Amino acid sequence: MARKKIIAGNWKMNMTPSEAVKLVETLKPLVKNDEVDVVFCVPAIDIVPVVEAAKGTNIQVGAENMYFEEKGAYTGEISPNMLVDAGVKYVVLGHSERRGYFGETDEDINKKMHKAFEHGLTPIMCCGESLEQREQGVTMDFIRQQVKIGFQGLTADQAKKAVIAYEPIWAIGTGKTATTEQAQEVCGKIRECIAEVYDDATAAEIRIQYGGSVNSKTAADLFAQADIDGGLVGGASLKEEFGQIVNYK
Ligand code: G2H
Repeated sequence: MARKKIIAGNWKMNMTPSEAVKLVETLKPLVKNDEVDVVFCVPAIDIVPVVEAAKGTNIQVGAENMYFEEKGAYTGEISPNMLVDAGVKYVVLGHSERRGYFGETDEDINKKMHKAFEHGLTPIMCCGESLEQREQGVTMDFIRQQVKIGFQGLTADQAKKAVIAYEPIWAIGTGKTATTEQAQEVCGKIRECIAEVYDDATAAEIRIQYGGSVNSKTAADLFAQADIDGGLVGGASLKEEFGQIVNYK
């Protein structure tokens, strides 16, 4: 069975609620494409207005993070229930900015993965190496660890539904996209890692995105690769260009 592509915008800390609604209105007609799952991952405060503005369109809404507890004294955090009740379908977990600036560990991300599935949310789990790690030749050692710990304890049925975003840290927001070959090589090896941990059927079903300075010029080549099932797009998801990325063919 062919895997459906998934192209997700990651707005990061951009767009006030009123700007967010305007952006959805602008992008609505541009991101129509039934062959692709189109997801807008938006800041927590934008979720409710974006869900409302996206009603009746093919746009699905995602969060950029969530906490792994159900409720309680966790000032500033967002629970899985809050996301589900607001109409969220996807949640980005373990983005390198969360790992780097906010100290998220693979173990935290694993707890969040479990919670996401418990609540019917689809996690988009990010992984990726730094430039130093690439130069030291430990890219796959590092990514395998992120994937194995992130997925620990999840069943094959859950793993099949998850999305992994491979985002080399050196390519994030820098304008340096990994070459198509570099991106395919790592995404292929991530799929092999899933086959080792689970089985071939799970590896064949899980969707693996590439992320890191994806734009309308690089999308078609990247998404044509055997193991790249779409993209997690930062900067370019805030512009009309996102429409071209979604309609990359
Ligand atoms: C990588 C990506 C989206 P950008 O973080 O997650 O951002 O496309 O701006 O590099």
